[in-house]
Amino acid sequence: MAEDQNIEEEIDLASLSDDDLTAQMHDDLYDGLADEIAEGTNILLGRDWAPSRVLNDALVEGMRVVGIDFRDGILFVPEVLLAANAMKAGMAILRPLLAETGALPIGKVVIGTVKGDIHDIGKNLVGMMLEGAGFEVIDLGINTDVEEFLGALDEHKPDILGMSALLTTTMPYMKVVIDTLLSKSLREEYSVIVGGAPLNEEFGEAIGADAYCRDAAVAAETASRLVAERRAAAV
Ligand code: B1M
Repeated sequence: MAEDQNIEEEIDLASLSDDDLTAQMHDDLYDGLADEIAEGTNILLGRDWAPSRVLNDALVEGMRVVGIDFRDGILFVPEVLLAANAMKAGMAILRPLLAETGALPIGKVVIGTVKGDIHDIGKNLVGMMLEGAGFEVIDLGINTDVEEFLGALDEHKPDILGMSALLTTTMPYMKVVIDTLLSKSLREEYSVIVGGAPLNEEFGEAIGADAYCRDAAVAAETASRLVAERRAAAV
């Protein structure tokens, strides 16, 4: 066999059409290729794609496919971690672009993934979109317990508390946090928004959140609305 037949062909991402490039990026995300995802992200931006379009069409859509195959037992945790890492490489490039507003902060948000849960891609996206909408975001990271939430609320005095959960086993912890705020007579001090794939409107209402947000864009719109309402009520 000729030696060069063994060498895998390198794909020149820059030579692909937009459609082929996004399809290739879905494959690269699936394969956990962080460098290729960073390169593809930069190429699409160089073609004047809006950062939000790169995020949604190239990255989030690719991660959706990863999620389906994870659910169906085709992909396993190590592969999904690599995919998540590749997604983060693209998000790191988009983050400053999505956050570019130049305006003074319109409000403050403390956000975290709840105790027992280490999923942070969606929460990070929400943080990025909130920054893009003009919020200062204090991100407590993953596996955040009620004491950490309370400590951050006390320290930063935000307008909004945001909680994320991706597991049906961790979403009830959001109620633990809200109930603790109630028991300490602190609930009225903050608007509470919640989100994550297994949640829905009904769950948000049942645990006493101010709003359930289905995605990062809705979270940014909802946070802006809630802050405006709080300010109007305070006048
Ligand atoms: Co996990 N995982 N995972 N996982 N993982 C899910 C969530 C799962 C649905 C996969 C599946 O079975 N199809 C499933 C949960 C099933 C369930 O509870 N019903 C699952 C499981 C079971 C697990 C483990 C238990 C697997 C195991 O160990 N056997 C384990 C749990 C670990 C733990 O947390 N204790 C686990 C581990 C992992 C990895 C570490 C490998 C990795 C996480 C890496 C990371 O985040 N750094 C991972 C991943 C990547 C996923 C999937 C594939 C993708 C999640 C994601 O990033 N989506 C996921 C399948 C899926 O959701 N399709 C899955 C992309 C992201 C942009 O979307 O996070 O939904 P999402 O965020 C959206 C909205 O939900 C919303 O806006 C975001 C952007 O638009 N949103 C908010 C989210 N938070 C919000 C907060 C808001 C507002 C909106 O306000 C504050």
